[in-house]
Amino acid sequence: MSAVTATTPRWRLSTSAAGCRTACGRRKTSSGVQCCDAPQVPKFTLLIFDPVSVLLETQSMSRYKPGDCIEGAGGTKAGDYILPEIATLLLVGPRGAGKSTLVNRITRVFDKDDDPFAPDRAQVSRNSKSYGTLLLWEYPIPRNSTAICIYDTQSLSSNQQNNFKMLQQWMTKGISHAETTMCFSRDTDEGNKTKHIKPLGRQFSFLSCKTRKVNFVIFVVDGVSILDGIESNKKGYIDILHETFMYPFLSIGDDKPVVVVTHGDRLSMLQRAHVQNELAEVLGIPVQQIFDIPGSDDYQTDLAILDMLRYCIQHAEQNLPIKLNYLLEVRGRETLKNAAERLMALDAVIEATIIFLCIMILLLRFSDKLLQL
Ligand SMILES: Nc1nc2c(ncn2[C@@H]2O[C@H](COP(=O)(O)OP(=O)(O)OP(=O)(O)O)[C@@H](O)[C@H]2O)c(=O)[nH]1
Ligand SMILES: [Mg+2]
Repeated sequence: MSAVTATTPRWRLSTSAAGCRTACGRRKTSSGVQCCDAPQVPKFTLLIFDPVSVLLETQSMSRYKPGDCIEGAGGTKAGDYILPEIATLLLVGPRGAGKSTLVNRITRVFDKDDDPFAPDRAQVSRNSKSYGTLLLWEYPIPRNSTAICIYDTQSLSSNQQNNFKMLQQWMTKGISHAETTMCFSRDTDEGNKTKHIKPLGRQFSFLSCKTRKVNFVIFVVDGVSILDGIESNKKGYIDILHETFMYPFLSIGDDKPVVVVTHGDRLSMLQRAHVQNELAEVLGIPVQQIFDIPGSDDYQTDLAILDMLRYCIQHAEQNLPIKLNYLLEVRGRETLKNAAERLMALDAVIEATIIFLCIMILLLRFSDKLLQL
């Protein structure tokens, strides 16, 4: 991947550019007169995404096995951790944010290498009347993988209590393929009509799917709705995102979810940068944790997807629990070391006592001899 100066998909904006909310870059001068500057286009560094780097990264991700990203801090090895059978990533996001589309988009990156004409897997909501995704659905990534899977989920509703209950259940009890964990009312896009969905339970219980512990969360948000929220100053959408994102059960260890911004193909570069910066500020995370992944089919999107997957896997592995016998082994080693240290200290005391006693005996003998004289 070579770097030249120009415009880029993975931009980093200066604060002044991010703060500029008007399209023409209007600013107030000291005299209070508004002047219209040229649009504040930030300095971007273009990363040219060539097919070879995408191919290499795809192959590297396809070879991944749980435990491969463990760095071995403090002398630990992959075998010292409780590795998941399959690294499990959970998609969370509002209605129509593009979770199912993202599953198809991620799959396509790997299909290019394996089967370019394979059909899409996840069902995408075509209009606001459709219910959207209703069941938790497991998608191995790539299709035949036994190392990584992504769970597509039903959307968040405008009822935060229901969202929190659902998320807590997923994050604490685990998730399994073809299951709805709870039934609750869901808003339509018009906002005021509410449709009640009957409990579905384990519709496909004959599949007897394994329950998976979530290893990392991917928080999917629609860039267009965020920009609308910012520009119309209606905080509703952003507030729900913020509250949900901050929900402690969504964090794995200290790691908050990775954020994927969709619908970027419907925004200008500057708007996309603005959304990214605004999200970083609202959610209190670095921009490196936010991935701009539009529906577009190009190498830069492919690389952003691979980048995002790698981020998830690395952070998931940083938070894997350590095995009990490793802890006991370390404890045992520490206890032995402490005991040895204590013995050595005791040894010194005993030595000093023996020397003292010898001196005393010598003194006594010497004094006896003196008395006999
Ligand atoms: N232009 C554009 N459209 C997108 C993008 N992502 C999703 N969409 C469209 O947005 C609509 C909703 O997408 P879905 O993937 O079904 O959204 P979802 O989050 O799975 O929705 P629920 O299942 O209802 O929670 C569909 O019409 C998609 O084609 C994107 O990046 N760009
Ligand atoms: Mg969906």
